[in-house]
Amino acid sequence: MRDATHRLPSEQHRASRPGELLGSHDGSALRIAVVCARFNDEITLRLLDGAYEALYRLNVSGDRRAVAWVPGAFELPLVARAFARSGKWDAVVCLGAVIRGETSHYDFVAGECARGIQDVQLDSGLPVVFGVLTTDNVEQAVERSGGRLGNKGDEAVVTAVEMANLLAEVRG
Ligand code: INI
Repeated sequence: MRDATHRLPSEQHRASRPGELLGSHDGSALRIAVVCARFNDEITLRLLDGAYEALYRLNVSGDRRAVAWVPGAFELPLVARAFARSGKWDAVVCLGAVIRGETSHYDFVAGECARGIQDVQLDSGLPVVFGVLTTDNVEQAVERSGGRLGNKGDEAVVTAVEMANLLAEVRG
């Protein structure tokens, strides 16, 4: 059985006590941009399916979302930054799959992608979510993209909505 720390964000306890702030999972007033890597697209298409499912479930309607494809995970931060700087979006979700078995430069691609995404998030002040799988093999990636361990694309959208709503509250 999974303990509380391993629950999907959408399953977590939603009640906040007086004085606590917790971003809601209502996406009906939000605009969300998604950037998806084509590399390993047998996995990233599954992540994107999960992302669409969550966008639908959290009421982010079709006219308030965009999806941009980039060649690989290394390119995610650049396009995420362009979305973040445009002023048109409340959050950006980055989707990718970096699989160790297939590359000797795994560490560079995965590391630079993570660092770049965090840089964009901190520079822009917008939630820029790391929906990138970094796994040892394809099987592990399948498990996390709609397999028995959930779908990281879905989780990334839930995180984006929660963080955008939380920041709106924190900023008053
Ligand atoms: N890009 C990925 O998204 N996943 C990978 O596993 C990967 N591998 O294996 O190399 C990968 N490489 C391409 C990289 O993201 C860039 O597109 C490329 O280096 C051009 O800048």
